[in-house]
Amino acid sequence: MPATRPDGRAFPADFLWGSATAAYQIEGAADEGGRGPSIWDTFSRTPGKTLDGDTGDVAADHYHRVPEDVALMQALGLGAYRLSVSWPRVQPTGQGAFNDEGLAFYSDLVDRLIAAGIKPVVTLYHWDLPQALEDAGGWTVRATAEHFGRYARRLAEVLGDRVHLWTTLNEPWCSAYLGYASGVHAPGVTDGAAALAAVHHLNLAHGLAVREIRDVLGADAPVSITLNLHVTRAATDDPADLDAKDRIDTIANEVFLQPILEGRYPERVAADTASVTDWSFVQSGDLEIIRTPLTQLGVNYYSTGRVRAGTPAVGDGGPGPDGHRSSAHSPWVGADRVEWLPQPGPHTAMGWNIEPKGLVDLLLELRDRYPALPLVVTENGAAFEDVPDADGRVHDVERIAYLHDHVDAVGEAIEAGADVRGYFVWSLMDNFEWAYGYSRRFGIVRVDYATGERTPKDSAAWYAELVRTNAVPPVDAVVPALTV
Ligand code: IFM
Repeated sequence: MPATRPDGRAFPADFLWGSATAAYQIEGAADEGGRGPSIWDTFSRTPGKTLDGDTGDVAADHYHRVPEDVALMQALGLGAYRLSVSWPRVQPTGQGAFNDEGLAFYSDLVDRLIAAGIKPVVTLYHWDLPQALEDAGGWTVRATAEHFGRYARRLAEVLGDRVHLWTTLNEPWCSAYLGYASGVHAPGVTDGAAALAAVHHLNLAHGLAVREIRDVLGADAPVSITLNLHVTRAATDDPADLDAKDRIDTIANEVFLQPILEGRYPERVAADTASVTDWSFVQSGDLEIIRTPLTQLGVNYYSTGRVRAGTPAVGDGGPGPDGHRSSAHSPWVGADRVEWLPQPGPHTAMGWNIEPKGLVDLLLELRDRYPALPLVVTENGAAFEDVPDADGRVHDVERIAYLHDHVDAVGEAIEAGADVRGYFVWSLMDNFEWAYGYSRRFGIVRVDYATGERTPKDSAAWYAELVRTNAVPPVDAVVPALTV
């Protein structure tokens, strides 16, 4: 375990403590309430695509347990809750008619949160594209971005100013590269050119959505995007290794950061990917739309990576060298000569190394590059092999240590001048971890998938203490188990 500080670093008075989830990972009710099929329904129901063939059909059954789950959040003392809207639940085919029952579900959830004193932070796209749109080309075609703009507009009309912060997309890196290059996520395509077209159309969808939300709710409407920026280190100072790191930074981070915040694509990306695509899908005026100013930038952080110039190893059957499920196809389009090195431990159950300093480095780099843009850590957390005791309680000391050290890292970055406004633990409860199905548990609340029963883990009590005191409790803080 990494060393922990004995003292509790304090946070700014208005700092927002929250937890995060995503629709497909917790809702279940896949065929209820007028919901249409999404790419994750199709993918997870295809044999071999997820561990043990798990699907999100039932998940944590949140759709039927909203009052209980909001009560849980209230018991935690959360200031905010980051949820995502299932596009096919509110617009079954992704274009045309909206589904009133789906819209009412989210409207009711938002009302309940507000009544419980919890600020709703709403993500419009956390990977569950309506299948009908995928059948028409998915993120590889421009029309999907245009449909997304119209969907965002309708949500802004329905949820309006009850939303504390809008987030257009969650981790477009995953949607583009895991969905269309390595194929370990839905829709399971393995085509580098398709992935780069998806990058651009996701960026465009983001920009169109920002404009639509502001058109409905006014110029001050709070809008963000959440990026999973990769913190990658070069193995040595050798120019070839430094170039390998630059190549990864470009394809992983800069193809989102630069268009969204600076209105251009990174200079080297065209040359790096010349054998794959000519980028002719970028049309005149697109970058203007994409760089529409944001209120905050959401940052998801879990671990770091290390690269050198070399030949990548993929297809070994275990977690991929970059921490994602292994595939014969690399997600790193244009980085054929980059080798990922194993990171020293400790590791989480995902095989991801634990390095809180990476979060400090990331937040400080963003502070330096975009000093006027407030940041929010929209996801951070860890999967471990939780073993309930005889009473069904989980004494998850490793998760507490992970959260302690990462929250402390956020405090360190704030003290060094990063304008970080909030932190959302991933996740409120155990859920469907995509290609890993239910085999990986990230929740601070345990879910018994056979009964749906929720049991707060020790980390939930620790997190509630953090929220209550607004300062980092010691890892061994004696706090009463959280009951609801
Ligand atoms: O579960 C995911 C989430 O959906 C997106 N960010 C990373 C989490 C852990 O893998």
